[in-house]
Amino acid sequence: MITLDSTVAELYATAVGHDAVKKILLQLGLSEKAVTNPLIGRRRLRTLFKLAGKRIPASMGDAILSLVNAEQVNDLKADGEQKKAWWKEAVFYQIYPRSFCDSNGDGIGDLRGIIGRLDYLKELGVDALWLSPVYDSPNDDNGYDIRDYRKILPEFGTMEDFDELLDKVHKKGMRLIMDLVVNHTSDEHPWFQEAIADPASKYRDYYFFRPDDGGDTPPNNWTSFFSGSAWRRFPDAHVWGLHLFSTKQMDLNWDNPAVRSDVADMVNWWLDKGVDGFRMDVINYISKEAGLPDGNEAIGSMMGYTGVEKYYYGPNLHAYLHELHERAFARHGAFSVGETPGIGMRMAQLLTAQEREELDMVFSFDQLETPGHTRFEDYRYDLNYYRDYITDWMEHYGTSCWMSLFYNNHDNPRMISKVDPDPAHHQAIAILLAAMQFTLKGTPFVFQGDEMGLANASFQSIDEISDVESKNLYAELTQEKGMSPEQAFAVILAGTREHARLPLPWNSKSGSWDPPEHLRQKVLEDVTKTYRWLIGLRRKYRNTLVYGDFAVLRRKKGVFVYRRSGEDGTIIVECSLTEGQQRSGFRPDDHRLLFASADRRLYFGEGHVGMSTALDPYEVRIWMKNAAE
Ligand code: TEU
Ligand code: CA
Repeated sequence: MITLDSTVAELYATAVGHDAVKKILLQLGLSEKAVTNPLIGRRRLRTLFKLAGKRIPASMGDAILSLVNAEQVNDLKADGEQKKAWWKEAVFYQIYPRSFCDSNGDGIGDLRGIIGRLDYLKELGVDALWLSPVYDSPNDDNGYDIRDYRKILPEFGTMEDFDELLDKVHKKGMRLIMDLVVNHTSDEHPWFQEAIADPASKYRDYYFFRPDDGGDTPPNNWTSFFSGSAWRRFPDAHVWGLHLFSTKQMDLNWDNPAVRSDVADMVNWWLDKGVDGFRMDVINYISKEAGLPDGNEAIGSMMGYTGVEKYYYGPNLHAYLHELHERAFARHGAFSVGETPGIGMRMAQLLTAQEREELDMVFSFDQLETPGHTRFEDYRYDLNYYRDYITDWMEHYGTSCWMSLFYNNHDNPRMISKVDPDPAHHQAIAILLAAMQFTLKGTPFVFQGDEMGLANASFQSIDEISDVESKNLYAELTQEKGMSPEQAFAVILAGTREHARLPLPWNSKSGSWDPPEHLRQKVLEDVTKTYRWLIGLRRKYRNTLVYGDFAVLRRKKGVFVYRRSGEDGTIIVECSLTEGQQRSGFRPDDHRLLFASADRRLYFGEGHVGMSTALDPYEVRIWMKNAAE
């Protein structure tokens, strides 16, 4: 039991304490040394809160301590046997169906468009596809608001098209996972429709309703991720309903066993069809603290959302995940990757260690912003931070856990633009990121367009942006925060999810997508070529690159050199993380150079070449010594 009389070190030794403290340090832009320093470690929490002042009030400490003490397991070793699995070897590719490929010229990507690109994906070397939602939906949040879990959205095609896609994917030796969005449904889902229409309906308890006494104050202070209160008023029914996301995405009450059974049935229905697993949307939000108590205001203002600590690691999260694993995933040997915003490494271990039978992997997001920054800020991402972040996970995540490796998805601006807005560097950065993604230890998730070197788009006005998150934020900034339209648009431009959702420029000169000049994204052919080569390398030397050991050889400002070693031999990767030139000084003489990405000159080699002693901006070199040599 951790109390205010415990020390900082004692708190940091617990799983939740460790991750919560780290999260706070990240928000404040501070390094871990701020707590690992023994002088601070010996301090009592009570004293620390006194010193920290308003930013970290004691009430915040209480909120964190109750989370910390709710987790009983603080000694998980996660050091079990490292088992082989197809999903550890696979390269995944995320498809955002609306903007992947349009087959019938209506401007909306569709299932037949995906079928038409399977050869391309196969040649790229992709092993498994993750489809963002294709279910029936009113599209308030582009399909993450589901109206019918067992039906395909007509814009995307029919169930026959889906079956054909699945069949062709399997015939090509690939796999397919779907998106499981079960923290919430659309308000147009029949469950919700019945729930709101009839207080006596059995669906009433599928959601979170609170009586509306006519006052203006919502039932608690939780805020939505898409601006404003997390409560929507339903005047005819005289109730408030909870929605953590848009006003049309109503949160399901997982404490109701009937909800959990219906979800498990639906998951089994798709697994019976043959899909190979699921990516599980905000799956760590499914268990809310009983009674839905107010969130801590200090945590709310630090994180940007009030109430998160009441549901991002809720009391029954592990139990519900384990139950779903037993009822559905385990029976089919299906794969799961949970989208888990806010979860750090120690909590991720508790969610993914194989012996716990909950999830196979998670997407944790702390690598996406440099400490002290948020997505809606215009700043330059620091790859030195990525190096330290990834090294920490490589060294401490544990042999019975397995990590996902990604830089992009449909919720974020393109990483290469964040690292360096100068297009002259985009090819080098795209290749550097790919080289790390395919040679670090974990499962790579390529987001559509990564392999084309796509960068952010130069949207010129809010009218070009349709995403609900951006639109709501823009309204909040202009109407409540007193920003001018120009200031607000600059914020949106930095962080909007729309950058990642533009139709892929398969052939920008023709077809249904004929963007205005300023939204035309450039395809970098050499990036695609390099993706193919790197994915091939990962496959060829999978005993080393997938299952082998990881060790850092050199780590200093702008430099990251690491070694993978295993049954196929050793592979050394040398990265220049900045736009300045770096002295290489690195000559692994007994290794031969396999790859170098010196500025605009790609080298895919066999044997030695005279490499310059200086690394170009963002250059990466890969060296190898085969086991037999
Ligand atoms: O995203 C959840 C989520 O937390 C993000 O939208 C988050 O607010 C943002 O990335 C902060 O960095 C998932 C889906 O990926 C997203 O597309 C949906 O809008 C959301 O859930 C609701 O289903
Ligand atoms: Ca179409």
